[in-house]
Amino acid sequence: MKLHCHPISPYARKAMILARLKGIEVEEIIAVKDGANGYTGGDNPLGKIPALEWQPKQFLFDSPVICEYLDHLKGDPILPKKTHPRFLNLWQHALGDGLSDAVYNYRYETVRPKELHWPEIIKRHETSIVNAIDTLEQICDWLGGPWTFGNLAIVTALDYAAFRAGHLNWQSRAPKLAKWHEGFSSDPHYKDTYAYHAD
Ligand SMILES: N[C@@H](CCC(=O)N[C@@H](CS)C(=O)NCC(=O)O)C(=O)O
Repeated sequence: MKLHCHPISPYARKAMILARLKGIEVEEIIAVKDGANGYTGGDNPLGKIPALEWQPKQFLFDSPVICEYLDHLKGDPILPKKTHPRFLNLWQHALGDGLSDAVYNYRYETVRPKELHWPEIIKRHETSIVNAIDTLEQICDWLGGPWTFGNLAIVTALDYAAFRAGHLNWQSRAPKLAKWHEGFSSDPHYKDTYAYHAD
């Protein structure tokens, strides 16, 4: 199976970590972006990553679906079956992805030429980032560790937020969360997929 991905993408990084965690061999194809056309290589119909080519030329997406698929493929699923813990994990996963969405949207508003900036919408995305961080700080005790289906999306989103929206300095806003996140820094799968090193 080919995983079209890039470790800078928090969505793709979730799948990269989960494949390692589950011991699933995927061929990671580092996708190349073609400007506003997205990731066009390999006939990926949406032009987005991650995309799992689970059959030749057949693409599975988006990242929560890929993660659920990988989780089911081998070993005991980390996504619980029982209703309450299952939906708690799915909710946390969605909150992490929502934070990544807000950072991604912020990024795409601010890479436009200055004259095309729309300050209200930039503020709106910054507000979503800050609100997601504040929520995560409040629920920090529930986030668990090491990896859960829920916190996978949160850990990757926090790194992405630090990288693309560093001016919001989420670590100083949410010290408990920062300490919790720091706990992952020695994890081999975390380290192996970490791509935000300064040049
Ligand atoms: N909801 C999607 C989001 C995927 C996404 O937006 N990926 C970005 C990379 S971080 C992308 O491929 N962007 C290219 C584009 O849309 O042109 C998922 O969870 O997989």
